[in-house]
Amino acid sequence: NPDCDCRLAASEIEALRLELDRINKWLTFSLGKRVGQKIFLTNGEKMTFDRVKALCAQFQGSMAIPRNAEENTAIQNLIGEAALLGITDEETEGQFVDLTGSRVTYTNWNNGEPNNVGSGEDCVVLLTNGMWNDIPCSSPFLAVCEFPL
Ligand code: NAG
Repeated sequence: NPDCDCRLAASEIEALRLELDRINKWLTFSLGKRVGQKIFLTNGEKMTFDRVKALCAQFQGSMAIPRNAEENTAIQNLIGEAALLGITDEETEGQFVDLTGSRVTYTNWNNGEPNNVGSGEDCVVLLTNGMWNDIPCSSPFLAVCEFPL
């Protein structure tokens, strides 16, 4: 009906907001690890860095980057195998940056890492013990994305 008043009433908007809040809570409860205003989710698949990056973006998220110990533990508790992080030193060897190119301040390198072994390791995984290791960007590891709440 083109003559209808198709705007939502304030009460309807409020009802939708509450319902979305409830659905967010179900999602967090059953699937995710929430820290502050972030939730980390995995699809359970092993993928290369480029594919994880595209996947996360497709779902309006970004690759997981733990910014502090609490976030690092949240990712550790989500995974059962090594998971890729949204951090690389592809641009300048030894300088690990996030997906916007900013140097990361929080890091949690395993003993002896990053070591850039073999033909080079410019991507980063979070191991099941929570420590980080640099790995080749062409190797598939568990996909984890982060989403703002
Ligand atoms: C290798 C790791 C390497 C690490 C080394 C430590 C991969 C692909 N390679 O297995 O990054 O520095 O162990 O001993 O995970």
